[in-house]
Amino acid sequence: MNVKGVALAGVLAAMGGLAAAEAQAQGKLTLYCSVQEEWCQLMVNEFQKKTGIQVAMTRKSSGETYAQIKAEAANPKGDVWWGGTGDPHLQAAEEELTMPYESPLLKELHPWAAAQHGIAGGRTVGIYLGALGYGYNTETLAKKNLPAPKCWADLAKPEYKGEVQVANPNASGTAYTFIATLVQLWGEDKAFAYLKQLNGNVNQYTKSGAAPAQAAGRGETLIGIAFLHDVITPAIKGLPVAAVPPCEGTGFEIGSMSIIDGARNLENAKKWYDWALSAEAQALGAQAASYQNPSHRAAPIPAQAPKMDQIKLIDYDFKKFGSSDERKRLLARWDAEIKVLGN
Ligand code: S7P
Repeated sequence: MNVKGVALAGVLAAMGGLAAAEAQAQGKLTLYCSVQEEWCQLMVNEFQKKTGIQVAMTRKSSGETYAQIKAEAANPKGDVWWGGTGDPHLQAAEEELTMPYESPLLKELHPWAAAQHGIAGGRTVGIYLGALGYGYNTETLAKKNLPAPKCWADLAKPEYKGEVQVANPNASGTAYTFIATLVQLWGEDKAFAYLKQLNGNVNQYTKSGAAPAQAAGRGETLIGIAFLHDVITPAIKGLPVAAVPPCEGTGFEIGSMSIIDGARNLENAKKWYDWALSAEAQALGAQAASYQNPSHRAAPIPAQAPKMDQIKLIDYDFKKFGSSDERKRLLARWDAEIKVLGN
């Protein structure tokens, strides 16, 4: 082969290599998942079966996933962020870490899910709804002869010293929802005074938002602050835990999904997004013992799901509490005033 021939062969080989790389890229998806591991895994398995696309999934809490996407912004590694509380998804949208997408399924969703898409300029969308509350272990309560807590205010009372578990809001979307809820119920200074008092009763700040509910089920803490659907999961498995929607009223999450800006597997990301909005995919939650209210109007609401219309819900301001400035400011205040106290 002469010099020209060698060069041509090299170009062809390089083109072949490129095509192979592209073909491989078409068969993959990198998913960041922020719901419970069992549900993440079931979704991945079903999507792979349906499409043949290979999914590499990492499960992390909402705040942690947001931080990872921000850290990777110059060289994005993830394609889709599925699940997790809406506030950090909204913050990622405002910071343009995620990209706008108009799924053809948008018009099939409940208005609250489409509204989430609207306030984020199309960069995120609602996939489920869940109300915040707490669970307590009924056996421990009886053994310790303590009154059953009914309100948020009860949790800061001296009789529950060392009996309350909640997540760290920097890592956990659940715990950030808790702070934002208190601020909306009582105003910021009263909310932080309460958090200080509550700190004296907290036995551990966990990384995962659902962990305190599971720990309450196992009797490792008396009370665990969590989404009510996360309290129902151990209760349905037979553990002695009762769910409490607090008497003052409570906040809620619009669990969300976003496509990461710069996604390497964009077409596959859109395939996941459209499928994850379908009634068929949303029905999988209950099979994985996750009992949120789904966002597709035709998706069945699991019989075990908390009845949202029977819970006193606040008018949660997602625009404000999902904004980058507000979330950063509240987390910094929590670090400065609560984390420093230790527990
Ligand atoms: O368990 C399901 C769920 O409560 O987990 C998500 C949550 O953000 C992830 O946990 P973190 O609090 O640790 O971030 C919720 O969106 C979802 O309902």
